Formats: sequence, structure tokens, C-alpha cells
Amino acid sequence: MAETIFRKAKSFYDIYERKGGANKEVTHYCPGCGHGILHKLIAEAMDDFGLKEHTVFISPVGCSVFAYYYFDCGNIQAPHGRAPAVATGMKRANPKSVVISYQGDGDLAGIGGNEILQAANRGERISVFFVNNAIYGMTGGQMAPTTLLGMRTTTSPHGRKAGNEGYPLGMCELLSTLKAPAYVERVALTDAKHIMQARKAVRKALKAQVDGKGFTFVEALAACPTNWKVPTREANRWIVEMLEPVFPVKLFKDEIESRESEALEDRTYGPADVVAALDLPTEEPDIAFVRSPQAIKDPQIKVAGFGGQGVLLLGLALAQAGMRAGYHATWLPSYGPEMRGGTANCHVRISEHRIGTPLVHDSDVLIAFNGPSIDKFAPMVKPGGLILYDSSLVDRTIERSDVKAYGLPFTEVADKELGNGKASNFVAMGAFIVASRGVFDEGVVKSILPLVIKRKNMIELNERAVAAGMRIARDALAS
Ligand SMILES: Cc1ncc(C[n+]2csc(CCOP(=O)(O)OP(=O)(O)O)c2C)c(N)n1
Ligand code: SF4
Ligand SMILES: [Mg+2]
Repeated sequence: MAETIFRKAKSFYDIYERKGGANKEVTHYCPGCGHGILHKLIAEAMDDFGLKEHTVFISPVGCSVFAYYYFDCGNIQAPHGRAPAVATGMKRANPKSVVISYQGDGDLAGIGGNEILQAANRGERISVFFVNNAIYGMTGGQMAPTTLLGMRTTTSPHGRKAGNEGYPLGMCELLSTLKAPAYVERVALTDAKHIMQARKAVRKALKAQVDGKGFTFVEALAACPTNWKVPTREANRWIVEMLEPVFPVKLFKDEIESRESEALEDRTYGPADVVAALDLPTEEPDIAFVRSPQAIKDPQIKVAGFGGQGVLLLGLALAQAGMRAGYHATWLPSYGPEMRGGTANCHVRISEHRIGTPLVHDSDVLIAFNGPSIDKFAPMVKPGGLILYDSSLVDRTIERSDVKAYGLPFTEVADKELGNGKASNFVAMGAFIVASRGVFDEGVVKSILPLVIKRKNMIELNERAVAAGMRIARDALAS
């Protein structure tokens, strides 16, 4: 009996190990889905041009979110239409790499509409493959910017109406009006003839990138029989009869030949380059720090107060000191509109063990600089935990008897003793050293101050603040 042998591109993994479910040799796409066809065309082009080893494939949100299950190359997943921004960073950092931004219509034209517009307008030297199936496939068929007029989706149950939801958005039409893009083409993943055209377009886009010719964009009209609720065998006809009249298959712009080839520099980076780029000290000071057996174990810390009180900086300093003392450490700032005047907080974890998440929910330690922070976070301190709060500003009493709470005048000490109220955060740092029974010591904190204090003339002030904080904490703990 004759045997049919399908060749799988080498740029695909042989077995899709990362994919869930039993069958690791097939993709998760529905029968008849356009994503699989476009994946194949891209993988084959990567094989034929020898690109696998230096391609970075950026997948979106949408059904193709899991493209990294399949492509055996560098993979990054950048949700919510941000793939062109991530691609920009990747390509600029390593111009010689081939960077692919692969996106659906919800992701590219809807959620991240501005990202693609700006990347195209900058002429980033990336290749964007845009799968237009006129619907949000992954989430069960909501209306996309490319949904056709009259088309029923879960969010346009009576059919899209121009007066209500606007007109189907032509991304090729839009992007080809820009000066920067070198190549913009729309293809259709329907019959053999059109798939061969799509194959050509994919190759052209990738080749142009390899040759340093600028931004390339290929839109592929693709079937989503599942959410169109069209039988698979009719889906291609649906593309031809319904999609193509609105989204004509054609070459919108091709300036590849006339563009100058830009030399693509080959760059690689090691840890030393990162240190140099961040302007960090190359050698760590020799710290004679010995961990205290009495110290709070693996503290999860929340620092909270008004924006502008140095709350986030204190959190960063705690994490840096933790690292310098040889622990694992994380710092998660909570930015918001509150940065100036409202409340700000950050999560810090310091641990002898690797840290699974930087989030702190119930904390071992709360360092609070205002009343609202006490109201919000004191109830979340674990029984047996520690609360240090600025008694100069907090007019609350801590009602809990199952935690140790110390009200210390951080701001008053900074203001009156050091002549600068802004140093209250490092007064609190001193108090933490003492009240945590030596998670790290003063020497460790001194050594990280140059890393976290930008103005060098403020370092000495903050050293004195740490010493003052230690003093007032010792007095409070002794009484
Ligand atoms: C901010 C945000 N909004 C919505 C979602 C839900 N979501 C997941 S995929 C997706 C869009 C998928 O549509 P499309 O980009 O067209 O991809 P397809 O599945 O059709 O290939 C959305 C809205 C989300 N994850 N995050
Ligand atoms: S839901 Fe649609 S886009 Fe998603 S895998 Fe199925 S056919 Fe493809
Ligand atoms: Mg879609």
C-alpha cells in the first residue's frame, strides 16, 4: 500500500513537549484553522533560509499564543498587541537576529492597534505576520476590528453595524499609506494557488529582513471555522466570498528592491555588558556579614505610605541589602496614579530559598508611613509578625495583640536630628535592621547605598539616618 510521507519542517520541534494533552505530535489548532497553514509556511522558509538558529518568534494573545510549543527557535510571548514593541527591542538589541511578530486581528488591530502603527511608522526592521480571521478566535468569537458588517459574533449578536461599531479595519490599507514600511501584502490561506502566493510573501518578508531592507507586513486571510460556525469544508469558500471583497488580496506596497540594504551588526551580550550598560559597580565590596540565627526567617515585607515618602526606594534598598547579604530577594513596586500624594506600596521578599513569586499578600513585616497604610495592611500581617510605623505621622493605635508593633518617629528624627525629613525611609531601614534581629546589618546597608541613592551627596545623610533608626529601635525594644 502506498504510504504518504509528510515532511515536517525542521524549524518545528519533532515532539511538542510543552503542549498539554496526550498527542504531542499535533498542534492544538482546530481542523481547518489558518494558523497551522501559516505556521508551516514560516517554518519551511526558516528551514530553507537557514534562519532557525537566529530567529526570535514573538507570539501574541489569541489562538497562536502557544506558537512556542511548535517553533524550535527563540520564543517570546508578548500579549495584548505588544509584540511589535517587544520585537523592536529584540531587533535593535541584536540587529542580526530575525525577529517575527506573529499576531491575530484582535491582538494586532484591536488591543495593540497603536503598537503596530508606531512600529510600522518607525520602519522597524522586523517581519509581521498578521492572521486576519475577522474574529477573536481564542476567546470564543467576539467582534474584532476586522469583523465584517452584518457579521454576527458573540458581541455583535445582531450583526456588526457601521453606525455602532464602525467599519472593518483594513490594516494593509492603513499601513501602506505610511512612508517607512518596505513591503505590505495581503494573501489568503485558501486553495493551493493562494497558499503558494502566501508562501512567496512569507519568504519575501523574511528575506527582506535578512537583507536589512526594513519593515515587512504580510496579512493572511485565514479561516476560523469554529467561531464562524461554518463547516470546515466551506470555510475557504467563505473567505473568498465574504472576506476577500472587503479585504482584497493584493500587493499594497513593495519597495524592497529600491531600499538600501542596511548592514545588520551582529551583537551578543554577556553579564558584563549588562553591568556596563546599567553603570553598576563591577566589583562587589567585601562584606563581613554573618547571618544571625535569631533573625526573622525569609521575611515577606510590605512597605507602604504616601507617594513621595521614599517608600519604593526603601523597598528597593531592602531587596538590594538582602541580595548583598547573600539571600534571594525580590522587589515588586505598586505604581499607580498614587505616585504623588496618594498611597504607594511595594512588596519585598528576602529568602534563603529561591522565590516563586514576588507578591506579598500576608506579610511578616509591615513598614508603614501613614495612617491609610496601617488601615489597609496591618490586618494582613501574619500573627507573630512585626509592624514598624512612623509615629510622627500615624495617629492610629494598632488594635492587634498577636503582632509586635512599634511606633517610631521616623519623620521627626529625620527632620529634627538630620535636618531632612526625606531621610525618614532610611531611619525606618535602621529600625528594620534592629527589629528584624539582623536579617542583615548596618555594614550591608551602607554598602548598597551607592546603588540606590542617585545623588552621591545624600549617601552620608542616609548612613546617619540608618544609624539613628537603629538607635531609636534599640531604645524602643529595650523599654
Ligand atoms: C487585556 C485583555 N483583554 C482581553 C483578553 C482576552 N483575549 C485573549 S486572546 C484575545 C484576542 C484573540 O483574538 P485574535 O487576536 O484575533 O486571535 P485569534 O485567536 O483569532 O487568532 C483576547 C481578547 C486578554 N487576554 N487580555
Ligand atoms: S478557534 Fe479559530 S483561530 Fe482558534 S484554533 Fe480554532 S479555528 Fe483557529
Ligand atoms: Mg482573530
